[in-house]
Amino acid sequence: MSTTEAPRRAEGPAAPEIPSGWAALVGVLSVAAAVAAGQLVAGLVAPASSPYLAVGDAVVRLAPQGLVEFAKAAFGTADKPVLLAGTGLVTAVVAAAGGLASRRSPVPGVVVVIVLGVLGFAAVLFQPTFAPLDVLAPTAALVVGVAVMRKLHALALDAAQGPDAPGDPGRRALLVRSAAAVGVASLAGGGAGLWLGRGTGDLRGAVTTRVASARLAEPAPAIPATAAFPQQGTPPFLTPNADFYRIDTALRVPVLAAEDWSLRIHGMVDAERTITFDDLLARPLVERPVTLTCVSNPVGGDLISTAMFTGVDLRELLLEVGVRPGADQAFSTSVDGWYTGTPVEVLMEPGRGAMLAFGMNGEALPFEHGFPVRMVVPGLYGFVSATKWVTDLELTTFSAKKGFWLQRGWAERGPIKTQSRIDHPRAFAVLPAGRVTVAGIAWSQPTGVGRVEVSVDGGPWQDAELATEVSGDTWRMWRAEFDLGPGGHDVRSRATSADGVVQTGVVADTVPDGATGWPDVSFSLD
Ligand SMILES: Nc1nc2c(c(=O)[nH]1)N[C@H]1C(S)=C(S)[C@@H](COP(=O)(O)O)O[C@H]1N2
Ligand SMILES: [Mo]
Repeated sequence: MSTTEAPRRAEGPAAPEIPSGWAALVGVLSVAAAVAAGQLVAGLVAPASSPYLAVGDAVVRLAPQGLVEFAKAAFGTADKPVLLAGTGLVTAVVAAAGGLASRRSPVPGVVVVIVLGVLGFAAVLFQPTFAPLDVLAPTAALVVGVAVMRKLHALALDAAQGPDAPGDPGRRALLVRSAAAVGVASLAGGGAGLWLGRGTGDLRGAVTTRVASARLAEPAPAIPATAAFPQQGTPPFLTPNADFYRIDTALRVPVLAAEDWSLRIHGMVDAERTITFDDLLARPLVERPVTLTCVSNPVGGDLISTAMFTGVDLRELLLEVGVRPGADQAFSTSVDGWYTGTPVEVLMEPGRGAMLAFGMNGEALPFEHGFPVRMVVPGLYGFVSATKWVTDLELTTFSAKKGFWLQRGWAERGPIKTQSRIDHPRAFAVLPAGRVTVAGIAWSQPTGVGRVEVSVDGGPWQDAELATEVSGDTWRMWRAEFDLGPGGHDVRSRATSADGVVQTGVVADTVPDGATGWPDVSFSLD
């Protein structure tokens, strides 16, 4: 392939060599062109087949647990952009190294491009959502990457050949122009691919209309104004959808039309059944306020939100399908291949209120929160119950199958622990001396909160005033007033569930089954 193997040293000039800066750039541009081509074709044909994003997804799936926890702790919900940027950085470094190894022959660079391309290909191929058309985008990436590598390499080698002949348009100028063109085309193509593949709001419109006009078999009572103390610093009782905490492994939010959605209920059942969105709408519709909580929420953390969910009762549906004796786990899988197991016992508990939800605060579920249909199970942390984009429900046993987070060191069952949080004062706030209102939230789903106590500066526990209770399945706001002098102060809180379980002061980490301890806020008055 190479034509530059003339014997050196002995006679003639040394074989031309691409300067290292250009060599690295050729590597990076080739891979950038490959990534952009993959993104563009994916955007045109099948958004889920972007090789770059598929690699990111694979990193999430295969990452060691320590790294995942580190990322969540260090970057919180920014972990996705950080992960994508990190993947980009590593790719760029590998590409540059490939270019540097190709200062004479294009072969090492081409090999690096092929290896990266094959990784992208494999990532797409092994996605749980793989469909035959998905091969187009990674193929385009591979072909474009190799072609650009060979072409730019040839131009760079040419430019390194020596000074341009007078009157020659200039080999160097040609290289600069070509490199710039590849760079611009990559940015434009990649951007266009992302834009083409973006989720569309239209899919939700019709469902929002259905949610808003649904004739409810079981409407929820209106939320009383006395259910929250936002003036005192608590959140509003219902969290606006845009502010609702979000936790999932999906780098790309799955976009699935309601017409294309179905849920297959199978396994240890009397009559396997597949239900469509229309089947769901034809059932008695219920509306329930539920506070969702993440097991990764640290004491004082904000991975907790409340919404009014609209949907159907899951227990009723399971009763119709007929769960066989011995099935202790309902194993749910999302369209993007996430999976978890929920205790059947909890789902079948009369009055528990497990749902298949499609509405959230009066509109269709946002794409990020599971459009078109998700599970909602009051009283269980999300990681064992709240499957978004749910499309498969298998009745099985806990010994037969393990959920995604269970495989990564988290608990098998995830009952929510009795907890409280101090929202006001904020940590390290400086307030005027005098009367201070301490306010916050407490939760103990599905039992509800019976009491919240506050201790100031290590003093005795004192009862806080509780807001009107909405449901045992939701958080409950509280507030307490104190007269305090100038200087530093420290406040703690503890909740007690309606059936007498006191929030423990024993400090525990979030892994494996949820953090414990009393929240503690320091502030000062002047
Ligand atoms: N498909 C899917 N569903 C999922 C998850 C996920 O990663 N994928 N994460 C779960 C976790 S850990 C939590 S806490 C809740 C969060 O739901 P939210 O993002 O709507 O707040 O979703 C659950 N459902
Ligand atoms: Mo979670």
